[in-house]
Amino acid sequence: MTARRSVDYSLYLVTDSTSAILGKKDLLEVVKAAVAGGVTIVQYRDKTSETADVVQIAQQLYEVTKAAGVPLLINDRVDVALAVGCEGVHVGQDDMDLKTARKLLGPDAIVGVTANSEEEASQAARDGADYLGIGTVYATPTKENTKSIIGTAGVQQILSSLAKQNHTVKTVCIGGINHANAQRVLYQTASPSKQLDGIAVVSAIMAASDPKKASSDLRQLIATPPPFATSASKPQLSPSDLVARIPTIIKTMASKKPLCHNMTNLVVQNFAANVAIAIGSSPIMSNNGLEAPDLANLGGSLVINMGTTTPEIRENHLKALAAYNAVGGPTLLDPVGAGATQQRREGVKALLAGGYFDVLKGNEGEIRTASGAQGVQQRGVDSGASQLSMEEKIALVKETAGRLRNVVLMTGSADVISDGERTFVIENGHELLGEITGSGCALGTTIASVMATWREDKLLAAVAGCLMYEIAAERAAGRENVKGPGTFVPAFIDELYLIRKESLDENGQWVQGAK
Ligand code: 3NM
Ligand code: MG
Repeated sequence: MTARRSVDYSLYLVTDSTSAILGKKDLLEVVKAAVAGGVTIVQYRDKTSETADVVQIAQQLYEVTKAAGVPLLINDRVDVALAVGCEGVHVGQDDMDLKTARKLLGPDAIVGVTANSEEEASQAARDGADYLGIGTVYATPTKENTKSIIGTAGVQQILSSLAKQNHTVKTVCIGGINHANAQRVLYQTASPSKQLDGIAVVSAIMAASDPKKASSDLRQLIATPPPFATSASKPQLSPSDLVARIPTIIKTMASKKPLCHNMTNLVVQNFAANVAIAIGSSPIMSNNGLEAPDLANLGGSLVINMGTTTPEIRENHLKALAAYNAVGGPTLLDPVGAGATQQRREGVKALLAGGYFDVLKGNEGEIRTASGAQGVQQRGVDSGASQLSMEEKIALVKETAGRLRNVVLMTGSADVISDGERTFVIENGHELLGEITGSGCALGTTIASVMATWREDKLLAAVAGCLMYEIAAERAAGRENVKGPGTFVPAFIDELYLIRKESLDENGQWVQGAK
């Protein structure tokens, strides 16, 4: 018997006996292969077989797991666990209660509980659960009529609340976890004070054609941070640090001429491409997700702009996002008009659930929608109000960035930018930016271009892009010949170009105009 307190929860296999998942494979063979591939704990979950069969299968499974020193738990069936003498059970909220299960199985048994909310998690932790299966993370055909889809944000919220109450209960998450998202899910669910001990999967292993390889690949993935992860330490930055460091960052971009892959809307393609060239990056405007893997390997960054969106475009966006995530290439989401239509609300939700964005950039309404799309109750933000105070904006941006573990930029007359720990308000820019089309979109292109060559501090890179852009706008608007939006656009492109030139000239004085 594995000691109850020293269980490794990192790769938790939950079985399924239906042909929809197993296909023609044999359950016992699949579990054998999975154990050989490195799963660290197994739950036998069988909702369809007769009790006699369940006991017999459980006995066979236990021989396999026992030999490998891997604990075997039985879903829901305390009687079966007792009959077999295996390590314990997993109980759902509608199954036998935890305390009764513990009483029947004794103090050495492992008892795990499903938790869908902070309340369920706290209760199970108080009642002495060994671990919690937190979910449903993502909708999954493996289990229909799941209670609610909580996403990575919901998991993180539960972990934070457990940590606040000093619960040390172990945790795994479940629902739609697979090879493509395991690293990101572990990364994005982590709260500063508590992180998951593992992931639980059904189909990622049970439905795989090679369950041993599927298991060992997953082990490998969960043992390493995702390619886009940043180091945990985030140095404090004063406004004068920013002013001192930004010229070097801009110079680096301008001298390296990174590729900036824009999947952007029809309206701004030309303008965004011209801005990219002016600042010294190399734009490629391609909405074809199939060529994204090749482009991602060239070391540039990706802008996904939802300005003109269709379901087909969304599929292309998701393909490209996966390609850039796989190599850690910087990614920026501009959820244009996110709150305007149902299609766009679904779009932003699908994109945030489908991959990792280093930067989420939008106006107040867009950031609020994107934040709400994560299914987390917004605290201190009245969703009915049309205007947030500066304090509310700062709180929302900071909270959203903490949840996504990325950088969030809310643009406006003052821009608010945060990585969850460090927050700045940028008051540069000019109102003429609001009088031309594509100024927000091309800001995304600018920031992504900078991020392609400055990866050690994503917040700093994003601030650099933002300041370069907005100082250029101020300078352009101040030109004598600029009378309005029409004359502003060419002057603005010229000023972006001039800032690039100045930064390469080593004098780097342009940033002193920063407010
Ligand atoms: N429990 P897959 S979701 C068994 O949310 C189970 O509690 C869930 O299957 C919960 O890894 C789920 O194939 C099925 O998505 C997970
Ligand atoms: Mg159950």
